[in-house]
Amino acid sequence: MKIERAEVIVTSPDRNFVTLKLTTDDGLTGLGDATLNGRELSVASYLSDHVVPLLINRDAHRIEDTWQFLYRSAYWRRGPVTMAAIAAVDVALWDIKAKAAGLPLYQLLGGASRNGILAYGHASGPTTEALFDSIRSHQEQGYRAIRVQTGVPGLKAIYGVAANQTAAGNKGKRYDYEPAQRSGLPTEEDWDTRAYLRHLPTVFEAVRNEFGPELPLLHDGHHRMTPIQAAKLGKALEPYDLFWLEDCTPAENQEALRLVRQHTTTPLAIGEIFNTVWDYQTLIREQLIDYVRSAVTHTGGITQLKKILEFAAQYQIKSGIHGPTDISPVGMAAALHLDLAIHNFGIQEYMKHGEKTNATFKQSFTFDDGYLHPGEQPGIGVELDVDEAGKYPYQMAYLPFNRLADGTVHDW
Ligand code: EZ4
Ligand code: CO
Repeated sequence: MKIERAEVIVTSPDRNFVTLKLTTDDGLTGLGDATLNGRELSVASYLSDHVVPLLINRDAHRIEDTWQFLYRSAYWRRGPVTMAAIAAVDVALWDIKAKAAGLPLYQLLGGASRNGILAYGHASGPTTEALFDSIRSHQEQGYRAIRVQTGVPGLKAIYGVAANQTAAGNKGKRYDYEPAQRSGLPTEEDWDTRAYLRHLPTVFEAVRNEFGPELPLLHDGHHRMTPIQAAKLGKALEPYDLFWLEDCTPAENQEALRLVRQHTTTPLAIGEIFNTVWDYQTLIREQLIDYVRSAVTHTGGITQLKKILEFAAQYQIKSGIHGPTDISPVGMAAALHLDLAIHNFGIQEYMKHGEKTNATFKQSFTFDDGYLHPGEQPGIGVELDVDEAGKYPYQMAYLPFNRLADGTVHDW
């Protein structure tokens, strides 16, 4: 079975997505997600200019060999652009192999290890009252685990808080936090770690008082703290029993997590911006984290992420696969097959896509009563409607960035 055609499709139904579509000489098709938020066209170019010519006439069944060939033959290893491109090829080939076998992909990964995949949703609010409304609305949608992000007094715009929630006419409507702005240059947000550290424990105290001890609560620090600040926050949040504290430090320096770990029993999750197992080497071997946050899309696909998770499993570290709206339905479906099959599953992030996205990407996966399931369709269970995709050309979009009160650029 040979790869006969490889197309890179850039579409922007509710936001930008980059999709690789492979077609074999048997007429089977496979899809892979290559979306890198705010840098989409670099991956599209990497694929169409440099990878597509290498794929034509390759044996579509040789997934591991193709992965190793793309990783090693480029000479320039790792990095988000390269690894998103490799991920797209990898997932498209797994999609094809599973279709050729007539099985949903999770069956080829070892079969189901559970009945459903526990998902967490993003609740947020500029005020505690708005946050409570958002938590209730997520519970009504079925979510059994909730990420809590909130405004900080004195700060104007902040990561993870849906800006449109308070706009007139939006009350009661579904909203989601979407950080990439489609207009003009990157928007500037403000940041003050001390104000955040003072405020956040009071929010978690209020949420626990209102919603009780059982509801799993998560929080994303989004790379903004120093190790000692992160340690302080982890300690301050211990009474509120978090499921995890995510990205408490930037973590390019893996050893920083040793310091955090010494001070707190709050579980730690990291890795949505990581690309390979090397980014986790110290973190996993020294048991400095509890959850691996990589996305299938940004970590070289199923082939690489499965290896990272098996390495993590030896240390009782679990999965928490990244699943914001900038992971396309193709990337999300791939994650769900992996989630269902691996033993050390932890939780899956899940933000619902918009209507235009769902019309462009037909999906077999389901979300019922707080649990996701990839469905039983052969392959990964997502098909791209190219006519729909063609209606929405790429739109330039950037993630925001942070400045401190004195104008210094800070981690976003
Ligand atoms: O900011 O995916 O945990 N989720 C996150 C996301 C990231 C975006 C960046 O593209 O941190 O909201
Ligand atoms: Co995050």
